[in-house]
Amino acid sequence: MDDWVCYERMVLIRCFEEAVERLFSEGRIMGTAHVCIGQEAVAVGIAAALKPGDALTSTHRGHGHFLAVGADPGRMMAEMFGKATGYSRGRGGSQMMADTALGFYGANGITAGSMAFACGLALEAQQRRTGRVVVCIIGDGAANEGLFHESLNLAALWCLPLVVVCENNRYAMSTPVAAGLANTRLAERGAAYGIPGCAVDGNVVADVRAAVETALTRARAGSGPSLVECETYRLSGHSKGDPRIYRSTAEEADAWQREPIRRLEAQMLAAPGSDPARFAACRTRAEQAIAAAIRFAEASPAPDPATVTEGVFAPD
Ligand SMILES: Cc1ncc(C[n+]2csc(CCOP(=O)(O)OP(=O)(O)O)c2C)c(N)n1
Ligand SMILES: [Mg+2]
Repeated sequence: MDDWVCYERMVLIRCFEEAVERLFSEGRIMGTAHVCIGQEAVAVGIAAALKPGDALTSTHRGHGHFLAVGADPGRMMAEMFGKATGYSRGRGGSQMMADTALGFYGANGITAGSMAFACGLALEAQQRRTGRVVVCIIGDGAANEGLFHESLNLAALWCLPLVVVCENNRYAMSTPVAAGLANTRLAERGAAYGIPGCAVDGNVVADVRAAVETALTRARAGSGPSLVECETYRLSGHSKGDPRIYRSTAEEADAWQREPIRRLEAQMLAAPGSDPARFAACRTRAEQAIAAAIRFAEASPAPDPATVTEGVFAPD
């Protein structure tokens, strides 16, 4: 992925998330969703580092991760609308989307839940010698779950081909990192398990990519797991209807100054021969793609009630 592809993916993610917020406020979609406005560089930096065949596990805030690896915005939007054409045939919604053909093993509503799952995928890759590396994305709040520690311990012990990327977006719901982590330098937790831990500016797509590539190379060489902390900021609320009373507007305004799309745009504009009109055209294309995704979702049929027991795993 060159800078333009990264930029386009980030803008597409931003437009998708803005549309999701709008659709909720208009009462056109139900349930809930966690959007990733401000965190687009983490998703795209990881996707740029992955090789075909690698696997990615995600979080409850997974739309950007899925779009970054090439998900179809129409099928994603259809899932948001609960339609039969959605990634989970309209049964799951925002936190239940997956496409293993893209190496995307799903969003996950359980905080840190994907870590155990990712260890299992990495163990399979190791035993079958597939050369696959698994990248497991978690949040800063997830790093306080027991599963984080259990999984890192096992991954280190078994030298699994796993890269854990922590999106440190400064908050776990309304809890700021400083109120939740005894040591806010999250990457240092790698040392407890004898694995490398590094922190990067998660709003700079090239920095995320470079750090994840280093960790992937190490894993592919059989040297085991790594922890990569991406320092970013969740510009939107935690989920639909969050009034964000736990932080100041001045803090948010400051964070907007460092948001990743504008950062990449400024860097690309500084390059000789760059064409400013291309950025606006890119935004227009992304908006058109999302508008088409919404049209596809709205025109799609609801799931057939006769199929309600399909995909349900329960004993008789
Ligand atoms: C096991 C578990 N505990 C609690 C929750 C409720 N919950 C949903 S999101 C969230 C915060 C997660 O914070 P973080 O890991 O920093 O991710 P972010 O929301 O910032 O992306 C919590 C506690 C849950 N989904 N699963
Ligand atoms: Mg967080």
